[in-house]
Amino acid sequence: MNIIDELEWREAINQQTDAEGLRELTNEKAVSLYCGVDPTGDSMHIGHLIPFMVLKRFQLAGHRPVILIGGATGTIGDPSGRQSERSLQTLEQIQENVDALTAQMKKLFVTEGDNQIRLVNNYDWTHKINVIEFLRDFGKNFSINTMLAKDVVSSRLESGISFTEFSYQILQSLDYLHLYKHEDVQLQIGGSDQWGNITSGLDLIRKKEGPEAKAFGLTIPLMLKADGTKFGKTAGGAIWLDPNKTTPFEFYQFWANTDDRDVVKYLKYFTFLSKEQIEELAEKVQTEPHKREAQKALAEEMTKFVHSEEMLEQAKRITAALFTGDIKSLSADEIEQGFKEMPTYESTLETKNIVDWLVEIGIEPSKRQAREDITKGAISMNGERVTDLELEVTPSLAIGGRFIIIRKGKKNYSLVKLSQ
Ligand code: 545
Repeated sequence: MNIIDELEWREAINQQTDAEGLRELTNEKAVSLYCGVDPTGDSMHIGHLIPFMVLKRFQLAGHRPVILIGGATGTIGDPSGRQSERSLQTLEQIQENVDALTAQMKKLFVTEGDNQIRLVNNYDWTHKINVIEFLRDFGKNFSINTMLAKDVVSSRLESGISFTEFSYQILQSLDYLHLYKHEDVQLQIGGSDQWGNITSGLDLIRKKEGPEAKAFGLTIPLMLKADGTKFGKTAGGAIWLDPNKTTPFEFYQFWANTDDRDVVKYLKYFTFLSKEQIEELAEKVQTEPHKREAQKALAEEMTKFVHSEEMLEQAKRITAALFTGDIKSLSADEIEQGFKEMPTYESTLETKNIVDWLVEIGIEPSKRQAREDITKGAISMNGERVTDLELEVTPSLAIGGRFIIIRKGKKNYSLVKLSQ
């Protein structure tokens, strides 16, 4: 299947500058293409990941991806899709973000022995341009009238936009021209918010290189959810790729909780599963939705891709232990991940009677209530029911010397941390 046909089947195309031309070009040769990311933060979330997954699809189809890190553009920040002026970050902060994003991109897309993905930083060519060159060689090719008409700028005319942010599109255009000339890049892709910047680059290429220059643009739709809420956000915030911000277990859970109405769309959009595999899973959503096989496949594929096989196994182990109550099988590290969002209490390292202890740390409101709950079998500690009102809670009960998990009733888990 041609890559464009595949993207169409996956519903991963929003707009194209020349659909026929791009289909021809991709049939003809291995095309170099690029997508950029600005170091405005130190990690991508799953929304940012989308066009880079598309880059990977191009690679799998025999094309040649380039990932651009915006060391230069990141010092300004793209005004696309924003209602107000950004405050500038320090150059040190930006450099830290460049390093973090470069590492993230390498981890995700550059597998060992695979030197097909090129990573470039636009600081390398942008910082050499001086102001006279900028205005004489490039500025002359940009019409203020056209720039004003772009969504990004026109939507800001009332609230205001600085010359700095107004000029952002020029910098991104210079990148495309540079990569066209020096890296043989003929296609730029990005989320639908990047349409204005991408077409601006194409205009520059045609002006500098002649109207016959073969260069293309393609954007990818922003993901929408069936229930109308924003994709990729949960009550706890965005789903980050950095395991220190969103643990692999939380990441796994996010995908495993996908609505039946969205799951096939996500499988097509995010995973590298084949058409046949996805169609089979789609069938199962219809015939046996309670088994949630499509959700499990989605969560597995995504956790494996973004984290690792090992982290996936860990996420599944935590999920299973929470389901069966077999807390003892978990390591302290797994408990930390699995119980991150659950109510947390602190306890000192002293031996205490269970009833006194439950009240002291705040899990039970009174000794009477604690006794009643224990007597009716509603309290479990580390997955085992507590029946003895005289039980002594000692630090040795803590998993890894750090955590005790209390369950009250069927589902109310609490994490007790032993203070160091
Ligand atoms: C810079 C120079 C270029 C080409 C592209 C750029 C970056 C582009 C941009 N992209 C977005 C971005 O978000 C910040 C991430 C923080 C870690 O601003 N001007 O950098 C997003 N992008 C991915 C998708 C996007 C876009 O990285 O394109 O649409 C989100 O899905 O918003 O020469």
